[in-house]
Amino acid sequence: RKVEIAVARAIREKGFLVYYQPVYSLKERQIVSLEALVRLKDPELGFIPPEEFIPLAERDGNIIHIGEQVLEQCCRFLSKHVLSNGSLGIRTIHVNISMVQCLRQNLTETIRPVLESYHIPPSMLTLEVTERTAIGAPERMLWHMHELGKMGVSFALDDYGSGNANCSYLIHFPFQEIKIDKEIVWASFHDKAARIVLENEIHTIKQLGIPLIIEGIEEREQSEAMEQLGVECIQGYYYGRPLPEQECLRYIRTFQE
Ligand code: G
Ligand code: G
Ligand code: MN
Ligand code: NA
Repeated sequence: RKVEIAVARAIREKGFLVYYQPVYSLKERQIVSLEALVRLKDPELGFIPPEEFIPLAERDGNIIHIGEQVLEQCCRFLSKHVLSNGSLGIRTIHVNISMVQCLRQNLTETIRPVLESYHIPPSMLTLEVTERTAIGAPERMLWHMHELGKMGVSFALDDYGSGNANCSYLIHFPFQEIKIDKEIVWASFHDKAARIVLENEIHTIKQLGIPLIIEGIEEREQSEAMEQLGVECIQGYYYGRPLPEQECLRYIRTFQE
């Protein structure tokens, strides 16, 4: 109840915050991308975790308004701080899209005008969808991918291997990028079976020629282990936590020096 009120208020007052988490390229030794992660700070309740308010907003449809505010903030951020600064090495921004947005919206019509008004090249935008979203509405998903693909927007399969996974998604959907789920990555550090499964996932994705991102890397040894498996891109606390925009910019700059 209280969370619902907080969400309604944040929608009215444009109170959602967007944090940005770095994606690091082991090959280039620099931050090459950012994932936008929405945050809700209520004056009364303080920080409310996305795990609490996103499922709720998906149920009542408010996720559509949240999605619009997140995209708008991302574009303003890119235009004001990234593009105007010679890009800082940042080539793309990853934005999460939920099933409800896929089902209810014409994503092309909602996204195009926002990109245009901030002069953001569509090739800078990667939309992240989970396996659940992709299989939940395969035809709809393919249509969005086709329409937005024509514009130059990319799609990443998020949380790959998190349970609903099945290699057939890699065949049926033209994803430009795969993000491997944290759980299997973490398990691979102490469980032999998990390590074998992970190695095979990495091998398959590489063979298909699809860029991949490993998530959840928190320590140097973990990063090195991934590098040995031929992984090129990593997202995890070791290379940066999700940060508010000014802190993120400062972080990217210190990383460049
Ligand atoms: O950092 P983290 O706790 O932010 O994210 C928790 C979950 O919330 C993740 O699974 C992520 O995909 C989801 N999430 C974060 N930001 C957004 C957003 O802007 N839109 C949607 N639909 N999901 C998001
Ligand atoms: O959309 P997705 O479910 O992938 O959202 C990424 C989630 O993972 C966010 O909640 C983000 O804060 C979290 N995350 C990113 N890197 C790490 C990490 O290294 N460790 C942990 N515990 N969580 C992480
Ligand atoms: Mn994600
Ligand atoms: Na994920």
